Amino acid sequence: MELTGQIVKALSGFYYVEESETHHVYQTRGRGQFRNTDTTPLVGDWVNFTTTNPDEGILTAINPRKNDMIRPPVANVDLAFLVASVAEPKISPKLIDRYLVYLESLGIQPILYLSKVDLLSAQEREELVDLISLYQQIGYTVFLNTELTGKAEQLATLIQNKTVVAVGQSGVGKSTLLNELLPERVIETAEVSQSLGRGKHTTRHTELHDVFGGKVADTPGFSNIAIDYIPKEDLDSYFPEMLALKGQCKFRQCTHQHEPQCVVKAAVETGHISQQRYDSYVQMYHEIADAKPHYKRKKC
Ligand SMILES: Nc1nc2c(ncn2[C@@H]2O[C@H](COP(=O)(O)OP(=O)(O)O)[C@@H](O)[C@H]2O)c(=O)[nH]1
Ligand SMILES: [Mg+2]
Ligand SMILES: [Zn+2]
Repeated sequence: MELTGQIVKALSGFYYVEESETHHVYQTRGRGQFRNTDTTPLVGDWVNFTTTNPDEGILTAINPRKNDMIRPPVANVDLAFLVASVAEPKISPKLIDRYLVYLESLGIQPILYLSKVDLLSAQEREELVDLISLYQQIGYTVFLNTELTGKAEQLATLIQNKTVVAVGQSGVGKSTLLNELLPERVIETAEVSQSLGRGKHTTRHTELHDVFGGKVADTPGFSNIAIDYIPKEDLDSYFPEMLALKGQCKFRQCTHQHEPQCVVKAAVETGHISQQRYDSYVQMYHEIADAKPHYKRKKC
């Protein structure tokens, strides 16, 4: 019988496919054909498969992807929690902007989740207000770890029917967040794994978990995000506040740096675009422009 479903786990050469109608999970193998082409099945892939018995099957086709990430290896990601710690390891706004551009370039909706707010003094929490409102004004949803209770409905609305990942540096609280969201705590956090003596890097395979009617993957941390696969002319499209002004500068190919009658620079001057975000844009623009073509890395 030919069925369709989504790969929810990949482990030891097997792909675990959740069938679309029954949600029954089949253990499948890739057909030989996949090994000879460029396409390797990824967690998140929508696939066709034939069943050989009530629990096993063989993949027959991988449907075209909306996007794919390398770290974590997940395809068709709709939404990402960008987990940013405000205490140790403290994230810089520049790095937040870099993650946001990376996610926007893949067509993934970012949700900014600030972790470790509980470790801040009252004074330091006051100082977070500017950071939070900066990203909210751009249109991003911001959650704080200290304000997660009571947000179930809002989270459910965001996550429902979506494929979701948590991204961010190692040790910021990605696994902790996913455990907060999950009905049963299945993901190992640094603390748990240390007590088991297994060291810090615990997220060994990628798996989509059922959360609020959606599918969520934990991921190992990464922070060296390549952005030089992005054409520099497209970079402003991944800053929503600049995208909103696209086409309004005097010059069609305006880089928003040296050109006269640039609406982006004007918006920075009036404060409608923040100086920090503009500086992030300029820094990334030069990084892309200066990258030697054969050194250009692929997206991570
Ligand atoms: N105080 C505090 N500790 C946190 C928070 N989130 C995570 N941690 C701790 O930070 C460490 C790393 O968390 P973990 O979820 O494993 O980080 P990951 O590497 O991003 O998955 C663990 O000891 C967690 O208990 C938070 O919001 N507040
Ligand atoms: Mg983790
Ligand atoms: Zn311009």
